[in-house]
Amino acid sequence: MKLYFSPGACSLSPHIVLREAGLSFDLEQVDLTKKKTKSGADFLRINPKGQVPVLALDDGDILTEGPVIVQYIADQAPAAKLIPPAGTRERYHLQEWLNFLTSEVHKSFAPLFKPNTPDAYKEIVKENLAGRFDFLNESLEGRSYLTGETFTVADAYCFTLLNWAHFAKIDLGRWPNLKAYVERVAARPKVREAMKAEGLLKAA
Ligand SMILES: N[C@@H](CCC(=O)N[C@@H](CS)C(=O)NCC(=O)O)C(=O)O
Repeated sequence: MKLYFSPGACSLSPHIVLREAGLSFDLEQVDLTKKKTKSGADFLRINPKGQVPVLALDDGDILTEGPVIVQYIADQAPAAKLIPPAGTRERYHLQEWLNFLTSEVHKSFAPLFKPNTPDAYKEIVKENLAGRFDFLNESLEGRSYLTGETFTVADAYCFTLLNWAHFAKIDLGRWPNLKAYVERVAARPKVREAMKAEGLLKAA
């Protein structure tokens, strides 16, 4: 398998899941502005949507869309228990989280990183995100991870998105459970490995 990624982007989520699952994989960085991969390939021929993450499978198939990719990876390593088995009620609840994160949090961040977004609109976006963070903060009351005491693919995704708060100048200190959650996930050895591999943490 090969994961196409851009440092710190939403592709960090499947990158974390690959490491937590203990699977072997290759990484290839993508320049999202030039749509070129590190080895010089035209990224638009790999994913015509021009977006990371992309998981290239060994049989030549290509999977896109982060919430789908993390489910595929976790299903390849059931012993790692990163996702409840398909068909169970718990799996649907996990998918509820993935869908919430992708539609209500991930895409809400996007205008904050675009240079042409008017400042007044950025403030509205931040207010909307604050409402989502209130919900996440309440959901994490008395639990270590989104679904309880077990780290799942939803946490890999949620952590990746919350990591952007810093770059969007949003202080997570306003949401104590969220702040503690980010620190908890960041301390996981496989998460640290992924972040180091993407150049987001200095090597120890
Ligand atoms: N719907 C896609 C969105 C992926 C996405 O937004 N990727 C961003 C990085 S976080 C990207 O590649 N942006 C470059 C672009 O859209 O040109 C998913 O959930 O995987």
